[in-house]
Amino acid sequence: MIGVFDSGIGGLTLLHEIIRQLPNEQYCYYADTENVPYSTKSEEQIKEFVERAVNYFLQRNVKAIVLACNTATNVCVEDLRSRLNIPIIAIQPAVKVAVDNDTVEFNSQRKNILVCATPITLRSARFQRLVDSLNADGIVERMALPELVKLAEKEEFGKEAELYIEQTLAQIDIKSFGSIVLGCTHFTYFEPIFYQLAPQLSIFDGNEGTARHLKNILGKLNLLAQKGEKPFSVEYIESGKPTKNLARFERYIARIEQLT
Ligand code: DGN
Repeated sequence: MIGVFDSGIGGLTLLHEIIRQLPNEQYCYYADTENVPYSTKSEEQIKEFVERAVNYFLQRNVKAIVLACNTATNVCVEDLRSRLNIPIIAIQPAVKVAVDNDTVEFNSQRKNILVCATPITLRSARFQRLVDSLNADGIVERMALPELVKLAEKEEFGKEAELYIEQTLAQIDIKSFGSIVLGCTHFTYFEPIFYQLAPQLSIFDGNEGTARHLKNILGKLNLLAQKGEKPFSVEYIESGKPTKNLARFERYIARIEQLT
């Protein structure tokens, strides 16, 4: 079994891509519904919440844990990797994909990259290290959109979200940008709105790359389920207990399927 963690329903966007790439695995998806959104919590609190989820996964004997939450990655991943002896795969904003895209699409002429994420992700040392490693400090513009997490949790994907994103994009000179990186798994649900408001930009999230990375790591460790063994299954857990609201998860999955 593979454990997939997010503060809420954002990580379902990554889970969906993982299932596409690894259709024979058993999954346990842990949403920390009691504590979402994490943007209003301290780093100490987030560490505690993630620790609870990790302990739950360890009791379930998972073979790998996926942090499908950029915020949790930035706060916890190094500590978890230093203590646990199973693979910890963590999503992070797809800035490298956007930088590589500049090379192809704009003939190496560097266009600005708008990174939308939670405030914790954008001010984290880990994110700064990522930007520095790509020599991209001069072209990365950070934009925190914490309201999108709350709107996604409320299944509000309409006018309110559109207005919020529109007002935020109005603060920048969009013509100087080549791409938008959605650096929070909750934001993928709003991809159609970003496209509608900025149709000339490429939009990236970290889901495809993270799923590929998980597949590579499990392959190297000989931990991949064999083809034809069993079709995939997903158990949905909310803050340590089986969900009582499976229909809600199914509605999100249906929405993700419309995106792709
Ligand atoms: N899905 C989380 C992320 O990718 O950062 C959102 C965290 C939150 O609860 N604010």
